[in-house]
Amino acid sequence: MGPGDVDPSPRGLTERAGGRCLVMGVVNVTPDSFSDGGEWFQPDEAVAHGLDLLAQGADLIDVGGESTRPGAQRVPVVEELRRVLPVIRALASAGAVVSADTTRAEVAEQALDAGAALVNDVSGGLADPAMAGLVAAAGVPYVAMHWRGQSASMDELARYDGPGGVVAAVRDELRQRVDVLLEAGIVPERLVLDPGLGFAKNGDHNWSVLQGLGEVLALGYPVLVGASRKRFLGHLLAGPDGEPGPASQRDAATAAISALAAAAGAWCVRVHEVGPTVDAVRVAHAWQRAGA
Ligand code: PMM
Repeated sequence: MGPGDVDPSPRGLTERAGGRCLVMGVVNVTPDSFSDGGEWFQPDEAVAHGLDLLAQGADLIDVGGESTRPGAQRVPVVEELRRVLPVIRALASAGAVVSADTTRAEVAEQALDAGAALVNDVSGGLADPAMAGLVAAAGVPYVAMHWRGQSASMDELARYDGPGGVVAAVRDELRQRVDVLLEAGIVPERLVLDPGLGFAKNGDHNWSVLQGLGEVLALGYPVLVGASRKRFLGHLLAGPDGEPGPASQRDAATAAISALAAAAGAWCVRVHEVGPTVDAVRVAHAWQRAGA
């Protein structure tokens, strides 16, 4: 059992939330994330922010110490550890279900020791060959995202020329990851998949993936959707001058996606501003239950 005797398995968390789509609040302990870089860079500010997101109704808090925005350079492992460990420790001891947003097995291991209950790996195990074995041995839930390469090169990797386009490619590449992850000993009940909006995907790709979410859900695993404040929403919300709307003004659109993703069957949505998304997933849940 995890902190505060919460069952952090995907199914356990869903039951704890009364069956609705979960809300994961983001705490980026980074100076350079695309939408909130630097805002919560000091550990005490990051912890206070995480507690605020919990108070707004977050079911999980995702703590990351390395920006994954397109073009971002890697952070040394010691710096990533320095950023996230005190924040994870404090939030876990305050009773939060914390996920560690990292692609490194070493960071994941120390994050779990510090009280994280699950690992959120945007590379789905591709960035660090030791990750799958570590997660399997620890027996913790694992979010495996669709990924084609490090942030520095991911825009060049946004090519989907095969039959079925981006949706079929994301589904098939995720299925290949599932095979490898299960082979490494991760049990199916602890695996969550994520189509990786914005990671080696342009705006059109993102909309196609959202529209085709059923294909990813059909793989048979809980699905996490991370659309919050991403660039494609800025383009959608561009003013008459064509300038993308700023990240800070993308939260209403994010909440709309949360409602639609929940209605489509997402297990969890990962967002920066938690309150409106909690309302959105509640709306989706009530809407669906009325028809049940
Ligand atoms: N996006 C970001 C970071 N981590 N994790 C998952 N599982 N899915 C995502 O879409 C995702 C993620 C990038 O966004 P941020 O810089 O706001 O954290």
